[in-house]
Amino acid sequence: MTIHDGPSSNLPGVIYIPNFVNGDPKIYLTLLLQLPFIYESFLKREVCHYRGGSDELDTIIELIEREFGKIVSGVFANHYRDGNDYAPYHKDQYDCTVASLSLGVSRDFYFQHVSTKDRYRFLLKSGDLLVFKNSVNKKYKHSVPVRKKVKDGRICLTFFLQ
Ligand SMILES: O=C(O)CCC(=O)C(=O)O
Ligand SMILES: [Fe+2]
Repeated sequence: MTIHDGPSSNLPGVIYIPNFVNGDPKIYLTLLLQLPFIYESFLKREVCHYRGGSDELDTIIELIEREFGKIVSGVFANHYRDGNDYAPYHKDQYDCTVASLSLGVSRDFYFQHVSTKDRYRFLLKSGDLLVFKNSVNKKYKHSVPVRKKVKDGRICLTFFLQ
């Protein structure tokens, strides 16, 4: 089992764009107030399905649609209140390319190959965008592990691209 550092390694089907948006902490705080997050005990973090109502998030959606020439068909928002909240290894249930935008504190993100168990690590910082195709979602599980020393929050906006 090998651990690769994501951004410098070549994982086909994954695009990592540091600083896709300005990661000013104000955006994290604004979205935290606007989005109706609810803690889900089986997901180990707060989540919500975006149903509209945030000018800031609508602007980000337009930016993503322009950048990739695709329609954002849905937005799933995650809130990690601190390093105790996490995302257990899973595959996404959507048959499309997924783009995820990180805001707030930096967190590690891993892809793990389902058979070889090889892992790819990305340190996702505020404003970074990680895009992965459904082919990656089929071959790899992904997770955001617990980081006990992390005291601050992170929002991850997951966009489904059609
Ligand atoms: O927080 C992240 O970077 C990933 C979130 C995630 O995997 C999901 O929403 O399915
Ligand atoms: Fe996911």
